Amino acid sequence: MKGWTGTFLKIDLTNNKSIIEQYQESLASNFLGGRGFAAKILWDRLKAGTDPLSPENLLIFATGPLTGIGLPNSGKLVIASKSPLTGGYGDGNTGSWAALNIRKAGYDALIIEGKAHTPVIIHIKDKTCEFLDAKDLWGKNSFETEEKLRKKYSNLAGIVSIGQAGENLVRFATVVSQEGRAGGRPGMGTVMGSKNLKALVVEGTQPITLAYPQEMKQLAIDGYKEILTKPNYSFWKRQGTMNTVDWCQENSCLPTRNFKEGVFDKAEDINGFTMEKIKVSNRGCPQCNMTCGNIVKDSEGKDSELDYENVVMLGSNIGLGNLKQIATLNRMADEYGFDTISLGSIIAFAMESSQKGVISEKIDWGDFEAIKALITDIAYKRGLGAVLAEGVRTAAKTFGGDSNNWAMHVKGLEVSAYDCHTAPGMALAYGTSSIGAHHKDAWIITWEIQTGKDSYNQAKAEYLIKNQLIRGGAFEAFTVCRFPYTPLGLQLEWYQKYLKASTGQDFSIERINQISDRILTLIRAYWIREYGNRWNRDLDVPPPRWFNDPLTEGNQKGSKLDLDKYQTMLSNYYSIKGWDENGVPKKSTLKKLGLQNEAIQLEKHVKMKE
Ligand code: PTT
Ligand code: SF4
Repeated sequence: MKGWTGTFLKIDLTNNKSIIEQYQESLASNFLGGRGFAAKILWDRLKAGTDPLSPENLLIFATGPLTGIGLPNSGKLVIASKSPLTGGYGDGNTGSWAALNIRKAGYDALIIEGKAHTPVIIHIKDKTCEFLDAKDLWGKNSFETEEKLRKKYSNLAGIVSIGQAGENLVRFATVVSQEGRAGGRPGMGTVMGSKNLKALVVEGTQPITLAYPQEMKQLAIDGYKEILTKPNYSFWKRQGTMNTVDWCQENSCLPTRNFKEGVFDKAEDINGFTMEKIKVSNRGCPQCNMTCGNIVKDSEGKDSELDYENVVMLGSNIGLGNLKQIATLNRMADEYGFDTISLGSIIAFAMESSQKGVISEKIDWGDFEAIKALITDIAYKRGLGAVLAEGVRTAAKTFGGDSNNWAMHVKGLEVSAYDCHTAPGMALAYGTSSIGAHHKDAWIITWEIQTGKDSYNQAKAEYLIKNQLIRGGAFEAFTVCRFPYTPLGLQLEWYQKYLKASTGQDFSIERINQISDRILTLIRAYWIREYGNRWNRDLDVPPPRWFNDPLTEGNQKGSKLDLDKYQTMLSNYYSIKGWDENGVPKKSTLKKLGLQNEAIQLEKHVKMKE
């Protein structure tokens, strides 16, 4: 096989063993890599109904045929597992030297199972895999952990670790790398903690066999140059994703005070231009020439890496309009190893619950000191923090009353940073995303606002599906960063050329789309298998707030979504996908995608249409 190593490393933490596995070529051609490998491995190897925090759960670090081969933005890694936050498929796509090193050590994926008896570090160097005592690192935050390990191993070693949030099984803990890349929103760090795995260190020294290495070298040089020619390149380097704050404010979709409003009176204080005034440098993933991590000095004079989502969810969404203070909260999140989106959402949920008298604790919007204390309580699961550590869906059940009306999640994953009172298509993107309410699979809000935000028509569902195939399917399977493609505009043809040079195979757009559809449909089947008779179409409906509580501020005052129209759009979406009225793929759809065996298995868990 060219382009893939054809090899997985299976690691058993319970018995301190590792086994090198050769996988079948058909797996690569049908599922490509990254998210495709992860979904298929979880489907095939994880028993239905497995407790995500049990030793049996699998933690997968997966790469694709474009990862780590000198191409622009190819230092990315999919981290996947059955999610302890949602109970369904979970993953994240993070930048890390670990991505390159896994490939150079000779593997396309690491599959970790079992649970170490005491805290450990896994150290992989090419064909060796050792299990090292991590007792002295347990209890340390992710920055301290990486710093200690960095001193011991080479500067180019791939290191990922968890902070206290992962150790203490906070359900939205992430896996952290390079002081600020954090991946696996739906609790991938939690799964790592449940396995007593503090960190993973990977060192690879082998070349990756490519079909056309000379062509690849030239393509990489050309690709980097092409990125530099994109018209918005220099502004991107200045602000990265932070330029989104102003756009969202102008279009009333800036999450504000628990998604109650879409505009924030202090938006200017937290936007990209304010960030530029305190910015000290750029940081990013390996092999990237458009690094988007904005490093600023926080309120304590420490470095913190800001992106749009972090700033908004820990800023306007919790009523805080001081960027340096937001940067401090963001740094705390990276150190403890929380997902900033879920963290901002659960704090906002607690604030609104406090305001409405559903809980007795007093937590005011924007109260910086109270928020800092609450974040620490969540990390150590103390008092109210213990309830919030379970995520917003479970916290709403615990708080009771009508708190579910302001619990902002889909399928248990907290909504990422786009308010959808005025954006039904983006709401559908959240409703149908393959990990719960995250924008990674589709981001159609700018298109939607330009082309007609009020419509719920079939064209919107069609556009969304196309977007999901590229973002949620193709880029997650190539396993490279999608930012050169969108928003910078590096055409898809580049990736087709990269794939040819890597694997020697032709990848037409139709072939890429079919692989993506296969992956996303298998993930859908996975959710249904795990939810069993709890599965129903309401799980694809976004939070009640967007349908019930109209905006009361800004130029879209009075806007809210229409539930009947949303349901019609959802039915259209299902019908284009070949799914039934409950969102269950039909047998014929699975068969068409080569998933006939999966159809037979799925039928044991749910009624299926022909
Ligand atoms: C991603 C999610 C995002 S999406 C952001 S900001 W974004 C938040 N970042 C967090 C953070 O930082 N620290 C923290 N403790 N929690 C955080 N949670 C949030 O996590 C990320 C970039 C970004 S920045 C985006 S959009 C793009 N996402 C990609 C993707 O999903 N696929 C892909 N092929 N390429 C992508 N490129 C971009 O990568 P998750 P990262 Mg993160 C401080 O991982 O789980 O997918 O959640 O991975 O290395 O930080 O890169 O405006
Ligand atoms: Fe990483 Fe940003 Fe570069 Fe993408 S653009 S590879 S997220 S630094």
